[in-house]
Amino acid sequence: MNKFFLDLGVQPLANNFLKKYSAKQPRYNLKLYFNTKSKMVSISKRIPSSVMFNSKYPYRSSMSSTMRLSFKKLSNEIKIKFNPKLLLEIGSNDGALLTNFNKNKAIGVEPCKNLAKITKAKRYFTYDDYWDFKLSSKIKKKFKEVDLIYSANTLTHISNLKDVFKSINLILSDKGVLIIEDPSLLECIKSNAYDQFYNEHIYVFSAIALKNFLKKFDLEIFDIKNLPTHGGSLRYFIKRKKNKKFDLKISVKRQLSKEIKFGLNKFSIYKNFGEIAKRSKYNLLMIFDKLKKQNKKIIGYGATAKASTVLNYCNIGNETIDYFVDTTPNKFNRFIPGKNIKIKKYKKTLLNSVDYVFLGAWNFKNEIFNKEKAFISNGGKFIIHVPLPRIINK
Ligand code: JHZ
Repeated sequence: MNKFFLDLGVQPLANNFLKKYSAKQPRYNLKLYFNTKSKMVSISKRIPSSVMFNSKYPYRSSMSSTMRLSFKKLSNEIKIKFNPKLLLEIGSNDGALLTNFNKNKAIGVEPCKNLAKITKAKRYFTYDDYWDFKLSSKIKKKFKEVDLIYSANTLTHISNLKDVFKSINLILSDKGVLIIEDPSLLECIKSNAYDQFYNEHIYVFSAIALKNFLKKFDLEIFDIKNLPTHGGSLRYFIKRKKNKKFDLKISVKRQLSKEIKFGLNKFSIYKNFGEIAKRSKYNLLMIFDKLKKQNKKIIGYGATAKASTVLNYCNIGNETIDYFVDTTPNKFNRFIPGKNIKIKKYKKTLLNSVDYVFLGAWNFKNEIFNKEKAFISNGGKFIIHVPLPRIINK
C-alpha cells in the first residue's frame, strides 16, 4: 500500500530552463509516497520520459571537478577489479565516465540527443535512445552480451523499473556485473534533503527496497559503497544470484542494518521527514525575510534541479534572489524553472557586490567554498538549507 507523506506543491519540470520567463509552463503536483510492502519511496505523478529527457536536456555530468574525479576513480577501479571486455553505460550523459575507457570497449545509451552527440563526436558508440527492452534486444543482436553495465543517476529516473531490470537481464553476461549509483535514501532523510524529490527522481532507492526489487530478477547486491557525491550516494555492485565468482561483502549487511536501525522500513520515519520539510521551509523563509529587511543583496549559486524544487516549494522568486550563477552553458541567460530568476554565466566578479549566496548546489559545498575563498574572506556568506536552513561561511 502506498502511504502519502509529503506534498511539495505544484512544481515545474525541474530542468525546464526557459529562455523567456513564463508563468504558463508545464507544472505538476509533487507528492511523495512510501510503499509499506516493497519499502520503495516514490513520487506519484509520472511525467513521460520524452518530455523530461530530450534534445534540450541541460544537465552535464562533467561540469564539476568532483564528479569528473569520482568517475575517473571508478573507471580505474572497474579496469582493475573487473577488466570488462565490453562496458555499457545507461545514461552516459556527456561521457564523464565513458571517455575514461577505450573506444572499442565501451558503449553508451543516452536518450538526450544533444548529449549523445558529444560522445558520438568522440567516436564512442552511443545509442541516442531510451533504455528499454526494445533497445536492449537491439544491443543483444549486435554485441551478444555485456559483462559490465554501469548506470549513475539514471535508473531511478525511469518509471517502469520492471522493464529496466528485465532489459538488463537480457544482455548481462552470466558472470557479468551491474553497478548502479544513486542518491542514498538514508542520507537524504537524515539530512532533510526534501529537494532530492522532483519529477526526474521518480524513486529514491534504499538498499532495502532495491534488494527486494532485484529478487524478482534473480539479481543480488554483493557490495555497497557509500559515496559523498550528490549529498550522499550509494554505489551498488550487483550480480546474478547463480554467479559465485564474487563473494557477498559485509558492506551489504551493514548498510541494510543501518537503514533498518534508522527506521527506513517504517512509515513513521517518512511522516516525520514530511513534518521536518515543512519546518525547514518556514525557517528558510524567515532567514530570507530577515536579510531582505536589512536590504541585503542575495544571489543563487548552482541552478540545480534541487534549487528549483526548493524555490518553488517555498515560493521564493526574484523579490528575494537577484540572479543565479552557473557554469552550464545550456542554463546561461535562462530562468530558474517556475521562477522569474535569471541565470547568468558564472564569473567570479558577479559575486563582488553580493552579501549572501543561496547555495543551490549544496552537494558541491566543498568545491564551491574552495573556489570562492575571496568572497568569503571579504565577508560574504552562504545560505544553505540542508540539513537545516542556516547561514554559513565555512
Ligand atoms: P547537480 C541533476 O540534478 C539532474 P541537479 C539529475 N536528475 C540528477 O540526478 C543529478 O543531476 C545527477 C553548477 N555548478 O549536479 C553546475 C556551478 O555552477 O547538483 C550544475 O548546474 N559551479 C540528472 O541539477 C549545478 O551546479 C560549480 O562550481 O540537482 C550542479 O548540479 C559547481 C560545482 C556546480 O545536479
